[in-house]
Amino acid sequence: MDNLVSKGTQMIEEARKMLVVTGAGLSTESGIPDFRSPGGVWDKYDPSELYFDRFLSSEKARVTYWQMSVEFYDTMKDAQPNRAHMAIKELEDRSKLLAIVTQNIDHLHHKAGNTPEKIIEIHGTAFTVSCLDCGKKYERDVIEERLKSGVKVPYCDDCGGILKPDTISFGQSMPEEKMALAFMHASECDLCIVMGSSLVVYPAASVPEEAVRNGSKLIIINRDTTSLDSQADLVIHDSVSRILGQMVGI
Ligand code: CNA
Repeated sequence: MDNLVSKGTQMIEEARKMLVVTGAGLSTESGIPDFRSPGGVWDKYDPSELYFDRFLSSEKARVTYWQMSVEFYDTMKDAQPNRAHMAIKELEDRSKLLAIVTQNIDHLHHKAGNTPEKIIEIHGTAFTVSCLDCGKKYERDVIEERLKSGVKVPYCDDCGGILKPDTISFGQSMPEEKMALAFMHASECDLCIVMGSSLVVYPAASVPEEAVRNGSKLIIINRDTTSLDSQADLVIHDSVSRILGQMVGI
């Protein structure tokens, strides 16, 4: 293991333009469960209940969605960045970081102190809510108070439209500008590090694929195997906070 970590340290030292791609596994050590590990969110909720078209068409689906959302937000609102988030902040401090492409909606890269412009939240954020009709934006905590006071499905104050957290659901279109930015960085990075992602969700998983296609080196740090392991220059199946912390030396 020490050899693998040293190899990673060397690759990071040689890199000039790094792209970090993060998934839910980065935040499990901050107390936020991932989706696919045992005990994760998909053990409790049926993903097919949470598709975007069902959310739009069925009040019952919206009740289930907000139930899940309240439970999930409770785990993330006060969560704090762990050693892996801080190691990524250190990479920015060393002027090595092009950008972070994150599938996480938990704001922990912001809390770790990375520059907001460098954080590309391709699946959105759980910390704001928008009206799907008029676009009015709300802080999540404002909506949270309503939900905690017994409202099962909140609606827009201005137009009565359907409110939804600013996260991307299955079947909802991806944010085009953010994806374009992610692919632009993937085409110019010299080292891409994937951390804590099963890489089964597309198009997120195509970002490191694009990096490799454009000649970048690839490191994967994830507890379980991923479909891109065979294309990586270095793969470590272990705790991301421990391994990245050691690699970066914090
Ligand atoms: P995932 O599919 O749940 O995969 C997570 C991966 O992380 C798994 O392969 C685990 O083996 C691995 N893992 C878990 N803990 C650790 C650890 N401590 N060290 C190393 N590896 C670990 O999650 P993805 O992000 O790949 O899936 C994409 C979904 C999940 C996105 O839509 C996210 O928005 C969504 N999600 C986000 C959060 C969050 O914001 N924290 C939490 C749960 C799910």
